Amino acid sequence: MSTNSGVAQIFYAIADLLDLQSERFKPDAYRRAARSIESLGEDLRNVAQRGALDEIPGVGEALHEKIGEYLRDGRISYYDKLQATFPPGVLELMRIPGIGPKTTGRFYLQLQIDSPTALAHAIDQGRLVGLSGFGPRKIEKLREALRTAAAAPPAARTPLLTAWRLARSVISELSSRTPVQDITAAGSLRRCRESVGDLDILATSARPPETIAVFTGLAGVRSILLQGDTKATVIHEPGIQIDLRVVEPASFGAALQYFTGSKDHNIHLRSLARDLGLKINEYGVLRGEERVAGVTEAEVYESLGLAWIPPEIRENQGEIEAAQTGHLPTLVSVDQLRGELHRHLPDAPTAEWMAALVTDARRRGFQYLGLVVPAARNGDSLGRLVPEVRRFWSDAAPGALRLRLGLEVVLGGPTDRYDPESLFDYLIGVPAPGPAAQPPTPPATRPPRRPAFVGHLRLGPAGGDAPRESTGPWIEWCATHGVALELTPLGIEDGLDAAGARRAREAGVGLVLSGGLGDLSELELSVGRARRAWVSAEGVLNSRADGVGAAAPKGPKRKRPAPGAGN
Ligand code: DGT
Ligand code: CA
Ligand code: CA
Repeated sequence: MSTNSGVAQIFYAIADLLDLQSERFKPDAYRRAARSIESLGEDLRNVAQRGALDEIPGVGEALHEKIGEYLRDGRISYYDKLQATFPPGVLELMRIPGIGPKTTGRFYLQLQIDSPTALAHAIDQGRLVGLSGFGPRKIEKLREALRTAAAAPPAARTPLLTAWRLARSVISELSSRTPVQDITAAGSLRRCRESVGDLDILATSARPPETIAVFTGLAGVRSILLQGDTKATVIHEPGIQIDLRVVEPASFGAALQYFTGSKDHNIHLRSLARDLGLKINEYGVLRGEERVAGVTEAEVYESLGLAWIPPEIRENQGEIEAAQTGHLPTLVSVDQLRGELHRHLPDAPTAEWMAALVTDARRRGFQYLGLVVPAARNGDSLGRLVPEVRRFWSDAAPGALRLRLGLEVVLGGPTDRYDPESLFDYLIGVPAPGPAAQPPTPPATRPPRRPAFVGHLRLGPAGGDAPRESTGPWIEWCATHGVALELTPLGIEDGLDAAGARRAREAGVGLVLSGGLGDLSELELSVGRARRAWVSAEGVLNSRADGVGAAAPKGPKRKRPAPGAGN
């Protein structure tokens, strides 16, 4: 889910809750704002960076602040508070198509009906008969809506970054509030898939029921689908299912292996185990009654005669054969990164902003940090901005950390947007807006300088579920011109999926791994996504000491730039 649709969904939900409380004007104000945010052609983060939130129609000061809170914290506390005033079942009831907030409010206040199940009972017991506006046909329709909702398909998949942030906050709450020992995300999130169906969290705990109870009581839990002593399933805001399993330490490795999947990888492992006279399940690897492995994942793989396989490549796409023959690739890791190259400069950078970033980057042992002027700002008074940024930089005591300045240029856009005064260390090419944008044809490679890499290779602002259809031509263009491609933590909203990244690697195109808009820890996800494409450090520009230095990047199988291709 993009930022815009995230905020819009919460505003719609606030409107519904206000309807439940019989508020008169506020619900419409929230819906109006949600609609204009949805139809905005630009990411809210950019709008906020430009300081232009108040230009969005229907967004007054109060809502402006709530958007700011969402961008900062990923949540809106007013929404959390409103939600807490109703039992979770009431919120569920309100979401059933055809029932809506007003009717739900009446059911709850007049008949104490507080969940879909309670409504079904009330209908069966005839308690709705005589309620004004509820004739026999209307009641039959309600019964039908309840049946359909119970059989409804599961919610849509969640983009990787959203799922990761949620998992991180749930894990940190459980770690600080309950006696957990090990706790980690498994499933598709651990494999760094572009999108995640549900979150699978595994833990060991000194007191499992306590850990489960804290989990089902988390503030963002919308409803509880299942609660036992060692296992629970909830729906968490904004509509993501989370499974938590508390397992025995003796089984933690086996459970982690099993619930990380993928299913196809596990099926293949099971058949290997069978051939060895072993049985593998979520509790361990067994020979007859004897448990031969289970505490760690490494021993599970070892018991099958395999080297430990990195989770990101467990897709049954040759990794098991590679582990059998000792040909697993050495995948890029977070500690191999020497810097980040795509950190947007805010609208008005401050000394505090710069100092926090420098501290974060130095703590990571980075050698350089690339601060970037986004395409939307290009054309501003860069001549003033650049010296100011350099001044803040030296004030932030960067030590050995070097500043690199990047400029985003729209590929094929007007040439006056390219860096004529050579104020910048490197250029980042971004496709023109629109999902059908193609790489520039030869005449448009007129810019005086070639971009170091292509970024923001994603679908238009509406997001969408598929990577850019025309990734192929971009990979080819990058291979031909010696330009790298960027991978971000966004997952499915990024434009380049694992298959695309794998094709890029095979074509000798270097990758740049960028962070999200949060702190630098989000780089972990870009690294995971590169690992998923079997990429090792040599294929990553920002694992090199020079990053995007003056020299053109040298990929392992890079073609020479075509003659006359610029630069
Ligand atoms: P998702 O949630 O759709 O993004 O994908 P996963 O891979 O997280 O799938 P999920 O949540 O259904 O199950 C988590 C892992 O548990 C899965 O990757 C492998 C394991 N698993 C689940 N069901 C089965 C099954 O029926 N057979 C086997 N072998 N493994 C399973
Ligand atoms: Ca899952
Ligand atoms: Ca699951």
